[in-house]
Amino acid sequence: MFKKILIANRGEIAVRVIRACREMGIATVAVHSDVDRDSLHVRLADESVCIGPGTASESYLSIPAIISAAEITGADGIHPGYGFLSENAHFAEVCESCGIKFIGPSADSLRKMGDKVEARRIMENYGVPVLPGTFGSVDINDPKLFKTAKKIGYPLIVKAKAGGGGKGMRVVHEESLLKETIAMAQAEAKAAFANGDVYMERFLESPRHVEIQILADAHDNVVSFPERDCSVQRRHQKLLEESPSPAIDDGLRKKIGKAARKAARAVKYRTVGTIEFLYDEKKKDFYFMEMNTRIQVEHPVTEMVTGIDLIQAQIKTAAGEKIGFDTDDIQIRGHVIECRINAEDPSRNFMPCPGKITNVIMPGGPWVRVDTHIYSGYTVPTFYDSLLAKIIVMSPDRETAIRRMDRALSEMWIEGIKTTGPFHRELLANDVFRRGDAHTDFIERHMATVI
Ligand code: MV4
Repeated sequence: MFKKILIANRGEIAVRVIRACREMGIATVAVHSDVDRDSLHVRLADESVCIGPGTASESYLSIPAIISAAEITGADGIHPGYGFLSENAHFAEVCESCGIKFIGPSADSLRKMGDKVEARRIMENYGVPVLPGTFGSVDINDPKLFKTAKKIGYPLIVKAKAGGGGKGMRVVHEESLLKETIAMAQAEAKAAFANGDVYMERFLESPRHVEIQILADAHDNVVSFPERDCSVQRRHQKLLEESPSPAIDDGLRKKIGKAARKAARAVKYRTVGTIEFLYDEKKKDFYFMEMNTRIQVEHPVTEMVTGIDLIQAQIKTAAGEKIGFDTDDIQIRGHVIECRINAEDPSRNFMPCPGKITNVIMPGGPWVRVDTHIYSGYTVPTFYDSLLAKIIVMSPDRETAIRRMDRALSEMWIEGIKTTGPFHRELLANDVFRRGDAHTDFIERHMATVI
């Protein structure tokens, strides 16, 4: 087992990882930028190292700064959290070459899943369902281009090979717009990822986003967890996640779990990861979308619904331990909902609202979990994402979970900056959401009036 872990991250996830380490008897090193000197993760860790200025590229994304901090403090493992360097294959290799364990999958897994066309190809070869589409990059001058597109069928979607999370995506509704849309997607992809390669896929009009948490060890064991439904998003930013999905029954849960385990095995996956699927509710079909090769923001939803500590499991499997339980041992203990509270103003197009928090009261009481790094007097810096807190509730069923979440949000008081808290309460009151009918276009279609 690790003796000392450096957490190459900040905010609530750094706090979450430090908590897991403390419970396991592992010493922790926080790294922080200039502007994060007074952050909670710095206070909670056993040691801390300043690694640079506020700009992420000079601190949380600086491989030399982070590796130096690990060497100076004698850390034997690095936990990358999410975002920043968490899916950077080169970083994983540098860690290993310095004799420091990267707490995550292999560089090879990171590379394969980071290339979305390669991921599609691997899944197709392993029998994981994918949407009709190309298994290589699109050549705009290919004489067979229109024939290929016609075979896929319209509407189709053009996606960046290096993309993910919605950047560089364009929908094509008719043949006459195919070439110009591909050109636009290529230009966008080149600007965003320094790689203009794109691929095509059949476009699903109003799917659900359903994802499966995976845990794998170094002894060929792979387990899958009950699904999270993350359909409630705005511009690819998740606002609320829940488990189980209101749209999935036991039969489908078994099938989708099996497909997810297959996907993990296809790249010899290790530690924790998530397979994202698009779910077509009318056809009752699901399709591989992409794999997230990191711990995700919404992991507490799965922890609460199953009672399994995923961060501890991630650390244990990275250290070479066996998982010690099987997919069939995992139970759904109730219904869990998570709301992501951001420092944003919904009435101003969700504009980020950094600044000083003059007073905070967080919810509590039975079956309420709060993962946050904020406190009274904390200043939200301008440099990073706007996630302030995750409020997670569990209840025996979905309806009482919605009531419990509204109760929790009614207790929450954040003074000094605007947050998405009031918007989340409107969302919980929406009939479409309450019926369990929210698809990926829910916010645009049904919440436009309250924004
Ligand atoms: C799709 C799709 C429909 N059909 N692919 C958005 C994020 C990126 N990972 C892929 N995304 C989508 N891919 C096909 N073939 C619809 C989306 C999509 C979406 C997916 C999940 C959650 C919210 C979404 C919002 C808009 C579009």
